[in-house]
Amino acid sequence: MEKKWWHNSVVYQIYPRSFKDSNGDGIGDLKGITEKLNYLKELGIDVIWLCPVYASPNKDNGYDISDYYDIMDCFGSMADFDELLEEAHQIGIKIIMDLVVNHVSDQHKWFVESKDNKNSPYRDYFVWQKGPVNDLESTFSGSAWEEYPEGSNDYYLHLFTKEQPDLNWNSKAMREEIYKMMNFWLDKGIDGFRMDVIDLIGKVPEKKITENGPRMHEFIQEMHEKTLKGRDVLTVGETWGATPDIGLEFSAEYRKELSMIFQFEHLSVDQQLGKTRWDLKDLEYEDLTKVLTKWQLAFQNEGWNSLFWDNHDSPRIVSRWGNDTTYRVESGKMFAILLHMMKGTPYIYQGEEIGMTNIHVDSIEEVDDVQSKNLYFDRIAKGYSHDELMEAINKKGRDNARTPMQWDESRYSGFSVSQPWLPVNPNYEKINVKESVEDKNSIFYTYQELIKLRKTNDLVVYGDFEAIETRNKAVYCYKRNWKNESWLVICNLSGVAQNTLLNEISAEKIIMSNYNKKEIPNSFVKLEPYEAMVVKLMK
Ligand code: TEU
Ligand code: CA
Repeated sequence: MEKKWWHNSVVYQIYPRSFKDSNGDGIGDLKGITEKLNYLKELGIDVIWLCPVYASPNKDNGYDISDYYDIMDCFGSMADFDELLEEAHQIGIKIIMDLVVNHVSDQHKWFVESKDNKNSPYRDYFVWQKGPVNDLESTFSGSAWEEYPEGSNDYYLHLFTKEQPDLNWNSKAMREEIYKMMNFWLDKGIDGFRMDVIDLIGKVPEKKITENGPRMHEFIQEMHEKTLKGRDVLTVGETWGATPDIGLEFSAEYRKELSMIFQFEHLSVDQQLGKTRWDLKDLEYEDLTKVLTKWQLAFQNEGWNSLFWDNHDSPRIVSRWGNDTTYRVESGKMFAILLHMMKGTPYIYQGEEIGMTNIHVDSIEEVDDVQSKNLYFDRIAKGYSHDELMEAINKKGRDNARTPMQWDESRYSGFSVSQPWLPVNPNYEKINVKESVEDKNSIFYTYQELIKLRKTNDLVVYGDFEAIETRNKAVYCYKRNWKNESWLVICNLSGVAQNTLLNEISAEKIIMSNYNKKEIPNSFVKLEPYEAMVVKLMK
């Protein structure tokens, strides 16, 4: 496999609205990110993935773009962006932008023209159909079709909110506009793209095909040819519908598509609403671990994995499958070790490195996220109970990850000097960056160490992955083998002590332990709650 810079990189995801507010309006902004670059440098990350900062009416917090060539007012200006990019580059941090091209905002000039003028060249940029339309549903509840104007029997497609009309990728003119825009940003010097719901662009709505449509790979290859080719960039496609085979098609080098994808199979094991199996123990652990193993083995020789637990759409991992009270630190470190020792490019979502937790809400009025709100009102009308919907929102709602970054113990957690757009998690006085950096035993230093290990050991980057049988479902264990070196990773996924018997382990030394263990384990391993260990094996 040809070496790439993004093979040994660690990416840090920033949700700008909640990262750092520099001007006291309660909303995070670009200057705020520039102010905090040194913190990211100290953590050791190589790349920032910046969630959308383009002009947007914010029906879906920037995932509804009204102008791809402009910066959202509340985030700052293009000059602020250029300054951020330059300062980041100066200290060796790259920046990838969010590319949202499955849909635009209904305020985008293309859609404004398209909706009011059937003869406009922009009409074909969107997916218009005569009624009656089929029962295709929006990811954000309700029909994916909206009639416009009312009574006209003309409908446009929106796989997300009705203010996010879907682009028609069958339009060559539309595709050329997208490539032009991508080249504008690439020419500016950005280091790649995270591609929002990119596996939807081949949709065939009349056949109710959304993910993995027939022309999807054709479009991605064309995009590669017209924008990415010859540029040494990182591209990661968000693909909820990917299987390992599809992942290979996207990421194998000879395909000339993307560097890697985000697959979601591991985060979908507790998916359905109404299912009460939220906890990992109720999922019997192997629901998760067999998925992790499957994706590791799939890209052993070709293709590349991305590794992540958290993002702006998902609950916080310590709250979701760890323990965010008694064992917050231990479970936070265990999930970090489990993930960062695997093969692929790890992504850290802001606040994950200090073990930020989910937030609790009692009523729908406290919720900001459009997905949670639409779901609530849609399901209440269908007879679901308030309690069960609030439970689902507290467990899986997107606000959990979107509360302001907790920088210190001051009012509004050092995020802002005034009331933030979304409340700060009340635990900020205990859980914050300042406290984490002062405490040598914090989760922060586990992440820092994991990043260092990746930088200094090819084994972590390129070593083969080998799953190891533990005879105990709560214990996940794998080996990484590189040249004549092997490391063993042992993780207790549960909140109770576990024993496990491992074949033929003769360890040479402990590389990492979230319990600061010094004693080298033998084949009979006793593990504390959420204990994780990395050991180097004897040759
Ligand atoms: O997410 C894609 C997506 O399908 C999610 O909405 C997902 O179903 C849900 O969040 C899981 O809880 C991407 C972006 O990451 C998301 O923030 C956007 O809202 C969405 O696309 C539309 O652009
Ligand atoms: Ca601000």
